[in-house]
Amino acid sequence: MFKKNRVTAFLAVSFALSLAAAADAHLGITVCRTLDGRLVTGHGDYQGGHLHVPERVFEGGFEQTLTSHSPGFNAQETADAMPEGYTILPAQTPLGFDAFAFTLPEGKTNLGFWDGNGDVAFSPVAAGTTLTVEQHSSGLSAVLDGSGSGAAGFDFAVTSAAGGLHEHLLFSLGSQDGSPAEGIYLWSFVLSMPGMETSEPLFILHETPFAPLTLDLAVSWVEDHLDTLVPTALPGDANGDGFVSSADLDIVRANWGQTGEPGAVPGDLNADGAVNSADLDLVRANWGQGSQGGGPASVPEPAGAGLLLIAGAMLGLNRGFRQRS
Ligand SMILES: [Ca+2]
Ligand SMILES: [Ca+2]
Repeated sequence: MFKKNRVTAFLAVSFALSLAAAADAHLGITVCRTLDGRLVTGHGDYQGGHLHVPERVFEGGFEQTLTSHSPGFNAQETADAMPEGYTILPAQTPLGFDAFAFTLPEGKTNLGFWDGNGDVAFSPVAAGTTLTVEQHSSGLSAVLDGSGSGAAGFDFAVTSAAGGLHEHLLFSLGSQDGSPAEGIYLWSFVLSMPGMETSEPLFILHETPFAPLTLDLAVSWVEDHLDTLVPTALPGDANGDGFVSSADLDIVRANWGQTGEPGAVPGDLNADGAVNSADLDLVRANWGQGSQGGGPASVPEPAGAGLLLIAGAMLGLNRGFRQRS
């Protein structure tokens, strides 16, 4: 009797453990949408149930090789199992991502780092440190290097006939000297799908194998600081410092004529994939808007001086065109 109870208890425990292991293995980024068509993510088992939406912060540790297949991406196929206000993805539709530059005290970056000691304090990674996001089957990849602009991603999954998906990308950390600093790496991206409103910026934290055990602290910190990491976009604010000034004009000028993935080119303020007079107009129309250093809104330069600056900048640009032609 005693023996049988012990066997039963053992079986119960191992069953519970295997359930927990199965749930962990499949925990990842569950993608769904609001009823009015915005992509939203949550934490949940891809087979259904336990879905918490919306959630924007996810984690995936690095193996000793400084690579990770976590978190994976899932989408459920059963609309009935979705929380109220959310539904499953459309069938046979591609899902893509683009890396997003977020705002830290030092400025915008596409890859942040914290060594895990003391208070949570992310800053852009050291020069030469990169995070590569790649898909083995397609060979497509995107490289984040800590610079202040986003990076074009790629379509990485297509939903099933029932709207589901389950896909893992490979995340690899690298550095020029081959040994990136131990700690926690933070990056951000948006998800997109044809006919759907793009997701809000999402965050993933990856912890190196020998980092201090502070990942939970960092996750909470990111969740608490989403408003500062992703400030509400101010039209014309090219450097994301919350103020439209000559610094923004300089960014538009420095990238004049550049083209690329919409939203990924510095100075492409209207996110149409090109830096041109439409972006300059946004700076001009919003000159002096916002506030510096988080203080009350102020305009340090008289509007007349600002317009003179812009006029000068435009003359400079025109000269640039003549020199090139
Ligand atoms: Ca600015
Ligand atoms: Ca533009």
